[in-house]
Formats: sequence, structure tokens, C-alpha cells
Amino acid sequence: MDKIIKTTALALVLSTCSAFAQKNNSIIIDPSDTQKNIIYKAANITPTPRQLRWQQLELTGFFHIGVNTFTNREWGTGKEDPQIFNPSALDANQWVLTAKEAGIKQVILTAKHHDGFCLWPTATTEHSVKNSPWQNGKGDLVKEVADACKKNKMGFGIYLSPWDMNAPIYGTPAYNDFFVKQLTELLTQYGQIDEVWFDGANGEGPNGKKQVYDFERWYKLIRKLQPSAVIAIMGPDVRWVGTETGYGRESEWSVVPMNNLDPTATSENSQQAVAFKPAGDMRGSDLGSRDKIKNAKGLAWYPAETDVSLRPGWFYHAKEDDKVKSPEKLLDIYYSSVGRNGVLLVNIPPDQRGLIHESDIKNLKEWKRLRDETFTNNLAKNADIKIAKGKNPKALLDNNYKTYFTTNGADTTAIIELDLKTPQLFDVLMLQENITIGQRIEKFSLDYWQDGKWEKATEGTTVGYKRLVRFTPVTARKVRINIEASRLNPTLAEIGLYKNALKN
Ligand code: FUL
Repeated sequence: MDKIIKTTALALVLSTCSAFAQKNNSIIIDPSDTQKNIIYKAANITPTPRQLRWQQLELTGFFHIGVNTFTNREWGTGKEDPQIFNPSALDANQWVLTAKEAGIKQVILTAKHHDGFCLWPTATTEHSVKNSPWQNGKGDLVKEVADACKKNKMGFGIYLSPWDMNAPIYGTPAYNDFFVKQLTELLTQYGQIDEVWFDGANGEGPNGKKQVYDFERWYKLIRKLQPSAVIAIMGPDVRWVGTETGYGRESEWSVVPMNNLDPTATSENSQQAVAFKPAGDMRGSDLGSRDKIKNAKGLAWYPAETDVSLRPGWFYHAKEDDKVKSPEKLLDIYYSSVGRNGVLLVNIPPDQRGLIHESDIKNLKEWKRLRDETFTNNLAKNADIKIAKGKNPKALLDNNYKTYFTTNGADTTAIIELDLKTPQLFDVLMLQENITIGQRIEKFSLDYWQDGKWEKATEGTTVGYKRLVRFTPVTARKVRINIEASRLNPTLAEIGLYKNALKN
């Protein structure tokens, strides 16, 4: 009997381990999985290399430009005359440099918005820049932005709206072929594409019909032609955070339930495989807690992208020149997006000249200065680290994301004490898990030593790739970080203490 139990236990351990012999970014939950197994599985899901690269960008940018820039609308009609697209002094290098100087690492261009107007001279329709006065119909804006990105060593992505108000075949199977042709042009004529952004909007076309999008076919094509590109929003690699405010969730799990996983894709886990297409509403305040994953049929690494516009609208409108988000607001957004395990996608819409407006440049510069002032000086960088148990504490302050501290055996908690050597004033805590091992931490806190006892400075739930928490400023020489709960051995790649450039 005893032997049978031992053998069964061993078989379970082996089968669980073999499920992770290679890294998986999704996994099927078996009806026989216990709650413990489900948590174990969740703790071992890791991003694909393309998801990891994308997460580490932290800041990405959007350029919304098209016929709407000239009609002063947010959504076009599909009936616009291509003649109206006529920027007088377009300079894509100025856009890309503006983004780069703000610390942005990758930009996405609206190659086609819902109105169907194409910013490149596509062979698929006459509704494009080739019928515009801009550069006498010889212009190619996708090429200009792609080239500026190459020149400035920036990532480049495309937004291609599935909804098309201009294409007469929209709403018929032929539209999927047309869309594949457009995608193929974009994915083969402009060098490396790092992100493909599919909007969720699915309205009516010119004939009043809606389209059934052939996502599987599009994903396959992207994987084939641009295997390192992430497919975002209506795609399997990157999820919409659920608002357009720039504010992510307090508790942001990158591992979420996915009930329509393709079992063949999950077991292959090849870079080409697409394990699912997004389904259901993912806007709730809690997507990945124990409570949310306990009845899941599958789990996937599906991280959040937090998109927001620098202005009230996505396209440029002169009347919004005095409504550009302030540097202070942008800093608050940074803490609430990048600082909540997300990637921020900030839209910087070029104006009718084809330039980023001076007001936008000014605020982006000051936002960058505020971030530099805050984060250049990690007040913990020379601290002595004391741990009662655990491995590799030096990694916490070595400024190297790849190395990490973790716990021994089955320990899911940790206490890390830092002696800052002299009293320091700080009000921001930064924590980073090593997500190549998984996202695990469920609860943490920060204490500081004052008048002979520990006082709590702040606390939080999830960490993920990066967590920033602001709190009332304290002056202290000794602090301790408590990992109070974790799904499996927690990892910490880096920790930081900072003084916010602005008042918390
Ligand atoms: C939305 C679109 O409808 C907006 O116009 C904009 O492109 C935004 C980023 O996504 O769904």
C-alpha cells in the first residue's frame, strides 16, 4: 500500500516536472489537477522570448495620423478624398527622435485606421497616399517611419485596423484575402516588424455588413513572415489592459485563465505556435488571482499593455494644443502602468504639418527629466544586505536583471534587510521579479526601522516584471522587504529605493 502511494506520488512529481522540462507560456489544466497543482502550474508559466523582449521595452509609442488629422475627426467615414492628406512639412525622423528622447523604445504607426486610408502605396486599394498630393503621390509613410526607426535604433510596429469603412468587400470572405494581402505587404516590404496591433473595433463596412475576421490565418502569416513580432490586443501575445486612461490594475497578473487553449500548440510550445485567440471580456479588476484561476481550463502568459493618448483624442486636433497631458500627469501614469507590471503605450499624434507639436515635445521632455531625477539614484545601491535564509542576495543590487535572489527548498516567503549605511529620505519602492522563472509574488511589504522598532512604509500584492509603489516619505537607515506570500519560491532580480521628484 505504502509502496503504491509512493509510486503514485513519484509519478505525479515526474509528470508535473516533465510538463516544465521546457518553458511554456501556456498550459492546459487537467480536470484531475488539484488546487495545489494549478497554483504550481501558474507559477511556472513563463513568457516567450518575444514577450520578454516586449516587456523589457517598458515604454512604447503610438503615432496616429491619417485622413482624420485633416478632417478633425477621431473616426473617419471611409468616404474621405485621399486629396485631403497633405502634410506640409512631414518629418518622420522628428517623431521618432521625440519618442526616443522621452525614453520610448518602440513605436507603432497607424498604417490604416478604421476609415481604410492606407499610409503606404498599397496594391490592394486606390484609397491610399498614392492618390494624395503629399510627395506628389510618391510618398510612403510606413517606409519613412520604418527607416527613421532603423536609423535611431528603435523598434517598429504597425497598427492595421481590421475594421475598414472603405473597402467595398468588407463583410464578405473576400475581405480576409484583401486583409492578408495588406498584411503581407506590410510584413515584407519594411524590414523587421516588432509589433502588430489589431484593434478590437468591429463596426460596419460601406455595405452595412460586419466582418468575421480570420484571426488564425492572420496569426499564422505574422508568425511566418515576422516571427519575432508580438501580436497585440486582438492577438495572442499582448493583452489590452482594459482602459485607455493609462492606469493599470493594482494587482496585475501576467498569467491569466485561458479557456480556449489549443492543446497541440501548448505541447509543441514552438515559437511559431499560437495557443489561443483572445476571447471574452478581460476588463475586470482581478484577472489572475487564485480565485480566478482555480476553475480555469488553461492558463497563459498574457501580459498587459496600457495605452493612453498624450491628448484627449488619438488624432491631432489644434483645439487640444492646450490639453496635452502634463509632465506630472504622465509621471503618475508611469507609476500606474510600467510600475504595475505593464508596458505603457503612449500616443503622440503628429499634426497637420506632419510634425509633433511643440507642446507635446515640451511635456514629454519634462516627463523624462522627472523620471531621470527620480530613478537615476537608487538610494539602496550601496546597502549591506542581510538575509536569514535564501540564495544569491548580491543579485538584488547588481543592476543585472538576469541574476536573481530566491529562496531555499519550498520556502515561499523571504525577509531582506538593507542597511543603507547613512539615513536616507525615500518614498518609492521598486521591485522586479525575474519573469523568466515565472510571476509568483502575491504579497509584499516594506518596513523601516525607527525608534527601536519596525514601522510599515507600504505594502502591495503582485510584482511581476516591475512594481513601483509610492508612499509617505520616510527617513531611515535600515529597511526590510518582506515577501509575505508567493505561489512558489519567489525571485527578485532587482530592488530599489528612490525619492520621487514630485510630492507623493
Ligand atoms: C481604439 C480606436 O477606435 C481608436 O481610434 C484608437 O485607434 C485606439 C488606440 O483604439 O479602439
